[in-house]
Amino acid sequence: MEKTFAMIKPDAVQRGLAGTIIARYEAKGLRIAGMKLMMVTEEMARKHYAEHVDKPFFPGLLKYITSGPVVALVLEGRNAVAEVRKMNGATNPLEAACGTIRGDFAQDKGRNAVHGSDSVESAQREIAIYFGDDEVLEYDYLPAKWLFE
Ligand code: IDP
Ligand code: MG
Repeated sequence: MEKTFAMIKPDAVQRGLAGTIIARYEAKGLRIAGMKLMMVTEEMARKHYAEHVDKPFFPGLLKYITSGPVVALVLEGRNAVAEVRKMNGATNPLEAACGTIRGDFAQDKGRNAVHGSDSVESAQREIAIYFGDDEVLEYDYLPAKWLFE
């Protein structure tokens, strides 16, 4: 089944929202295939956000994402990439719909609580930055038969 990479960013961890956000992904029926609390190094951040390194906001993004622990997640499910993007909401929390994580829990583009991969290719690339092969687990996920026809 499709895998995506998600991250609970330092602002959300510091604000005690990690459990609440993980609960949303779980309640949707996404299987947690990998999860860890970790610091993002500058090297990881530069790889992850390679497409943004020349943008004016990059120095601020680098400082933010390396400023405290994050929860890195590999989530698996049907259309997991698109589902997580939809659940996360628009990049700018001001434009994110109510009911989305950014719409409900954030106020500033530079403190937008969560990350989700934007394609299956990005997901594979990002998972490889944050997880070793032995940290992404396959196991029998019992709800599957109740989630999918
Ligand atoms: P995404 O996270 O919704 O895919 P991107 O445009 O790929 O959004 O930007 C990556 C991250 O960079 C955003 O989630 C946000 O943390 C940060 N970012 C993007 N644009 C801005 C900005 O204009 N000011 C501050 N931070 C920004
Ligand atoms: Mg992006």
